[in-house]
Order: sequence, then C-alpha cells, then structure tokens
Amino acid sequence: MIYNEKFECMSLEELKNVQSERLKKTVSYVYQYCPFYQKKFASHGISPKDIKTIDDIVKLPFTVKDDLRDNYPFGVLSMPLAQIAEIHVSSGTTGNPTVVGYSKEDIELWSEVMARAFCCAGGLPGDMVQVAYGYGLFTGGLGAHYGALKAGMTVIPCSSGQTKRQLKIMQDFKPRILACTPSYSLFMADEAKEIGMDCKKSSWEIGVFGAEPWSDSMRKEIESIWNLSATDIYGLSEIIGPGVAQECTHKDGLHLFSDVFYPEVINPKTGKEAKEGETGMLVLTHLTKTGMPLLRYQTRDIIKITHEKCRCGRTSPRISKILGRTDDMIIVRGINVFPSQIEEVLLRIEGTEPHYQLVVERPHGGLDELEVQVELKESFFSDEVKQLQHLSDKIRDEIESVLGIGVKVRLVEPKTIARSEGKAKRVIDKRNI
Ligand code: DLL
Repeated sequence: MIYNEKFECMSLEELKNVQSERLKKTVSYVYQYCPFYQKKFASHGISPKDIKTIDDIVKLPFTVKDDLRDNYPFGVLSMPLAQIAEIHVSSGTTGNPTVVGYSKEDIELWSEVMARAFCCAGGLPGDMVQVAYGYGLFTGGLGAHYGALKAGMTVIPCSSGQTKRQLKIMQDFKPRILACTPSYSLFMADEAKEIGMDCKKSSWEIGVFGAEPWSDSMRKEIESIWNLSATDIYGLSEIIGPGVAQECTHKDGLHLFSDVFYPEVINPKTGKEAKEGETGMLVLTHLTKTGMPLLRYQTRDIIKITHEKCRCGRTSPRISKILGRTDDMIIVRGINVFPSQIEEVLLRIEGTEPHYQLVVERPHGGLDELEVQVELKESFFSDEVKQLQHLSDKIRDEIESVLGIGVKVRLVEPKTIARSEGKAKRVIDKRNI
C-alpha cells in the first residue's frame, strides 16, 4: 500500500515544483528565524532572493556536523526553545553530542514519513508492530512508534533488550511487523534457538531493519531464519531519525521521501555534484521542517542514487544501501562509535599510550563485540597483575560511560600496535557486512 500516493507518486515535474516552493519557503524561514543561518548566509553573500527554484540549491552553503557541535546545544534551532516539542541526541565525535530539536509539526512530519516507510515495507493499517529499536535519546524507538500510530497500526513499544520477553510477546501477540536493527534480529534468533523456539514459525512477516550497515547476504540469512521479508530503512538524527528512506517490497533501492528531504549526491573531495549512478556523499536539505531545518547537510554516508521510476509506482528517487562513510565512524550494536571518543578517554588515563585499535566482531552472526586494544606505557608494563586489572577495568568503565555500550579492553605490550606513516588504522572490522 502507498501511504501518501499524492506525494510518493507525483510526476517528476510536479515534484520539482513542490520542492522549489518548499525550498524558497524554508530558506526565507531560516533567514528570518535562525541566527546561525543568518550569519552563514551573510558570510557567503547569499540571501533568500537568490533562490528561485530547487536548482538554485547549489548556491547555498553546506551545513556540517561540526556546525551543530560548535553551536551546542541549541544554537541551530529556528524557533524559541519553549516551542520545541522534543529533543533527541546522537553521539558526536568527541566532546559535545549532536542535539536535534523537533517542533510539534516536525513530530507530525516524522510520523508521516515513518507511516510511509511501514507501508512501503508492505505494512497495512491494522497491522501490529513490535518496536524493538531503543526508545530514548536514540531516534529509532520513538520514530517507529510515531509512524506506526500514524499509519493506523497497533504498536508494542518493547524497546531493545529483554530478548526472551520480546520472543514471548511475539509468540503470544503475533505482531506482523518487527522493527529493530538487523543485528538484533539475528541475536534474537540465537536466543530463540536456545529456548527451543522454531523461528520459521514466527508471526513476523515483515522486518523494518536499519540504523546500521548490513549486506544482502545478511538479508538472506535473516529472511531464511525468521521466514519474513527483510527491508532496509535509513535515516539519521540530524534529518529526522528513521524515515528518510525505505525499501519497498521490490527491494531495489531505498525510496527517499524527496518532497520533504531533498537529496544531492556530491563528490566529498570537491563538493561538486556526482553524476547519476556515481557514488558520492549524500547531502540532505529539509524542505518542510521548522524546529531545526538544515540546508545541504553533509551526512557523510556514501551512496548511489537513481531517479528512475520504481515498479511499485513511486516516483521518489532511490538510494543504494549505505556503501560506506567519509569519516571513521563505525556502528556497533546500532550505536555510532568514533575512534576519537576512545582516544579522548585514553588520553585522560595515566598509564596508557594513545596507541590503540578497535576490533569489532560479530561472533556466530550474533551481537557485535567491540574489543579495545590499548598499549601500556613502558613504566606500567612491569606492574602487578592486580594493578593492570584495575587499569583495564577503569578504561573499560570510562569507555562504556562515553559510548553507552559494553566493550572489552585488552592491554597490550608497549610498541605492539602497528604504527603507520599515514592515517593510523584504528578499526579492524571483522564483521562480514
Ligand atoms: O540510526 C536513525 C535510524 C534509526 C535509522 C532506526 C534507521 C532505523 P543516528 O543514530 O543518528 O540515526 O545514526 C545515523 O546511522 O548516518 C548512517 O551512517 C547509519 N545508518 C542509519 N540507517 C542505516 C542503514 C539512526 N539502513 C547513521 N544502513 C547514518 C546503513 C545506516 N547505515
């Protein structure tokens, strides 16, 4: 079912008109209400009258994650804080996290795009949705929740974790849709097998899986284990959370809801537009958001885009799965991790060198495990085992409090982590994704 046929199936010409009108409105709006953009426009010599159609978007300056961090916490809002309805936070590189403010209308917009996403995946009003994305500052849980409500579905707000209880709920309530990270669906399968459950008989027919990279082979695995149709959903907190793009049942790219989020694909080195079909960085512009609209936001996600109409009838452009990042962010159990966050902790702790490596594994296809290998200082190397254990526990606790996920810490001898003459190789990703 197509949730909003008018906007999802609009002719490209009509779509362009809608995008042009909305861009003009958004640019005037931020120019009037957002001191951050007033300054940015002034320093680029741009004013709203320079924007006449959507093609003029290239005249606008880019917005980057550092802009949000430099204006932490509320400096990029376009409305007084008192009118902001909800705040979410996503992990930053070091120091300040990224804060996102939603107006009441933005929550409505979020509900709309997530309703589109559930229907795009094959869901129908009346379906029951088990939301096993984390609820809280992370956008996954609440975004899925709002969308399911808007689409007229029944929500079970499980959040992530308490896996045996999730499985019992699935068996007893028989939800048709499961929304969680793809790796959590595999972890649930392991638990299910442990308690002798026959996964093939699950009530889930549709999976709405995202928030982390996953491959087509992982899709096949999940589909065969759970006997469901696994679809990919993409989004990021700065833009809205989940609901920027979603695969339809043809699974031939993710439909990006471009009447509300305008996509560009650029060469990350030159900032120039990449050609259709060429890989590049996805840049997104809010066309209707009011709490914290962003113009030409550099997502750092590498994708390809096509504007060909899909067999499902939707005319929205489709993006490939996320092919990589332009930075060194990795996603571990759905949580964004930057090596620099770990480095910052190590620099604070006496006894360690800032030489470290992150090893990520997904044992038996289950949940990701992150091991932080840290080099000891020469002077600490000869210390008692007890002291070393204390040091390793301290590092683990501090890293866990920064990242919000469990990690293993392994202290290694001085000068054993390979030095590099160029960019240090901080991450060894052994997951097959
Ligand atoms: O992960 C929002 C989300 C929640 C999307 C639930 C889908 C489902 P952030 O925590 O801000 O927001 O992380 C955003 O995660 O820039 C991508 O690098 C990555 N990401 C999100 N979805 C996918 C996906 C949420 N389907 C960052 N495939 C993004 C690959 C994804 N990477």
